[in-house]
Amino acid sequence: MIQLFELLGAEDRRYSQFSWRARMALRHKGLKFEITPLLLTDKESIAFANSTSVPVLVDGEAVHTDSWDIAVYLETAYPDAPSLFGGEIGLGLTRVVNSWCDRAVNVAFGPLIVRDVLDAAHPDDREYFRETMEKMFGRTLEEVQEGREARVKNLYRTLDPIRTSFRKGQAYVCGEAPGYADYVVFSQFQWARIVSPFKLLDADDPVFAWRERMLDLFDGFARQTVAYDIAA
Ligand SMILES: N[C@@H](CCC(=O)N[C@@H](CS)C(=O)NCC(=O)O)C(=O)O
Repeated sequence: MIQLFELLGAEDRRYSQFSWRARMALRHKGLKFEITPLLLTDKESIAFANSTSVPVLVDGEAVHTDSWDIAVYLETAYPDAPSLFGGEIGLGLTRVVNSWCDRAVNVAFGPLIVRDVLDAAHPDDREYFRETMEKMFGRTLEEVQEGREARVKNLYRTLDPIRTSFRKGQAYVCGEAPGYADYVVFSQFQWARIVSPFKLLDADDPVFAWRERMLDLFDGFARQTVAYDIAA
């Protein structure tokens, strides 16, 4: 059985957005898997994989430690299951979406919810989380998140490329059906709804409807996890 290591937060919140990319990819491929939740500070449990971060995926002899590498591995190892990328061109384009997400979308989300992540983190991880994040931002988490109501428009603008495509009638980032690029962008929303009650989207935003479609996939797989009610 495939094993996936991910983060355990307070009240069983599974708040690692990168692990959600792997979770959705596994469901897309129709593969059965077991999840091992661990603390952010528990580096021992993933030392076997030479990793200090999750997700970590173990499939027999194969061990992968980065969400992008995991997706590429699943596509290569399970070619007869539904494709995540839709061929070589799709693979290249999805890599661009993955980088856009890591460099722009994630950066737009972070300052809106990072203080809330502290509360969603496991109590034993909070000191480490605050210390590492405040070092990265150069400010307290409270300062970073302050005034977010006025800054949510930055996220709105960042998401314009997908919003415009949805307005043109495209149901998913990948077209008529979801693929890995959808799971990458969705992972950011899933992270946000797991850690924060803050409203990110208006109900009439086409991105809101897309998020609903994503939450409905695989019998409401992503909807079922412990999260805040983000309905408008
Ligand atoms: N590039 C990696 C990033 C993974 C990552 O940053 N994971 C976070 C959790 S969402 C983590 O485990 N961080 C460990 C730490 O901060 O010590 C991927 O795509 O998988």
